Amino acid sequence: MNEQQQSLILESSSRFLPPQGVKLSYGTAGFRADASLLQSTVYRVGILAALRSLKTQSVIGVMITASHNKVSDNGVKIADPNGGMLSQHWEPFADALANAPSPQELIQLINEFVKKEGIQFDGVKHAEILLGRDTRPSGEALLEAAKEGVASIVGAVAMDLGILTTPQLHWMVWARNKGMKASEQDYVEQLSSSFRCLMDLIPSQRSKFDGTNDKLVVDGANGVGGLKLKVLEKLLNGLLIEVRNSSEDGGVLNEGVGADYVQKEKVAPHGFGSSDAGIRCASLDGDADRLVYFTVNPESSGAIDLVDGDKILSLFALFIREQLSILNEREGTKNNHQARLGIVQTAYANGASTNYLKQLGLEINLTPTGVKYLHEKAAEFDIGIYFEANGHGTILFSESFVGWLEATTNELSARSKGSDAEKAALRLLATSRLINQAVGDALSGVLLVEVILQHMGWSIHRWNELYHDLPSRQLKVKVADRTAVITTNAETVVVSPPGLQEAINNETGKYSQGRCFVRPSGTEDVVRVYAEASSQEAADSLANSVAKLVDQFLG
Ligand code: 16G
Ligand code: MG
Repeated sequence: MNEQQQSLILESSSRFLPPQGVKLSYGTAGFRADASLLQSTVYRVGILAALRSLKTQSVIGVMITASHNKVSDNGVKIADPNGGMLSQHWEPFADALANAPSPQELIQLINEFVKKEGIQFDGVKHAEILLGRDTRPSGEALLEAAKEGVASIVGAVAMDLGILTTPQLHWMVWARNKGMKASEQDYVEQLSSSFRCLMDLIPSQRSKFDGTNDKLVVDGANGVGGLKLKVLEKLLNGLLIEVRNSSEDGGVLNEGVGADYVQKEKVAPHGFGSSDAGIRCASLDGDADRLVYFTVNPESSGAIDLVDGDKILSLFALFIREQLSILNEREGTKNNHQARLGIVQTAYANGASTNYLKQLGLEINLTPTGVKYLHEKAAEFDIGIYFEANGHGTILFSESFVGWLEATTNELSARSKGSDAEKAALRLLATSRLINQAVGDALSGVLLVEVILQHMGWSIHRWNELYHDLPSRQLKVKVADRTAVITTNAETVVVSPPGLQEAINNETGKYSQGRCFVRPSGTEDVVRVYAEASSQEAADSLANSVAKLVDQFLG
């Protein structure tokens, strides 16, 4: 770093001193904390993003959000050149940068890191950063801090894109680096046109569902998702969406609303009641990267039938598998190719979903919790579908497979226009454009679920009957140091503290169909317990006993 660069960082970083006595960590999905603590962190993430852009010579994204956390929290995370999460290799640097106590130590850290990574500040290479934020009131000031961080690196330019969903920002980074048009308008056009294309390809003999089911009601978590869904909805022919709990409705973000609340508590969000019984409902989280469906139970107030991420995954898998098998039956096309379809879940998916997918003959892969792990695994397939039960997920299509699909579609259109095989290929292509290729996206997820239900001629009840969830219970245990729990095998086995896994096995063995795992949370200071068994009472009891074990071993 030359003198000018050093003094630029020194000057601006002295206006963003880190709070005393707080240690921040990049975590599963970026830095998160009470918003009042984050000015310096976000400023420094601005610097980090500029360095990442210089290093990769690509556009990088910075998203300011704390997702489903409470409104007074905020957070910041980086979107890498492929639109995915920051390379794990850079996470330790992110931690060190956020926690450097003084401007001098910050400069020293950056100096060492840029030397190690061979990053050059020659004024010729430029860096470009896209900045977005969710609807949190603290977002505007934090975005200004990120801008200052970017501006403190010579040759780096920040583009403020204002209020976006997290997946929109990731998509824009992905699209920009592919040389595609990448504005919010382009996102909206790509999603709506591929949705309409899929609607046009619905087989005519499939029956539409009845009137009461035609409307979809979406809970927007009082956040950004509802706002953006309203924009999209205008361009969707044949789909009626009513948005409730949108940010402009005045409710508190994530309070008694949103996908996290609905999935964990298994109750209807605020604004939904018995008059909605039987209607197809969906819930987004605060930054619209999670999606779950539900119906309100007419008999008991607030109770719902939850259709979670595992079931969305199953619906997507069925649809993709159907199109692939139609394509495989075609005759006489060149370049025959059996697509490799891979399913990716975590061990914390409901066991009934895994059994169901296995029964379909699909290849199931387990990874640790966190989008970055699932995404990485799914990218190994021609088509990789990943979901967490909490509603995070998407379908990835490899570039080579999309190229093959395009060639095959052209060939089929020329030779057998209107054939089933051509339609199946067109459906897969449209799906690859509709479903976000950068990260799980509740808005593109909703559109794909909706069009698949229409394609199948299914109500939400029919979909929910694909399999029945095994009774399960999730608990969290407060411990002094959650990092004392170390797991392996996709978080299914505890290796430390010694003896804990044997004790869990011993307990689990007492229950019919018992499964139980523990793992340290990536976002909270707790250890999570997940238990399944043949009845709800048994699952509760297994979870409670294992929570006690965790307490004993770590207390
Ligand atoms: C974050 C992750 C999510 C994961 C959750 C687990 C991303 C974008 N988000 O929200 O995938 O399910 O953390 O949190 O990676 P936990 O470890 O506290 O249960
Ligand atoms: Mg989220």
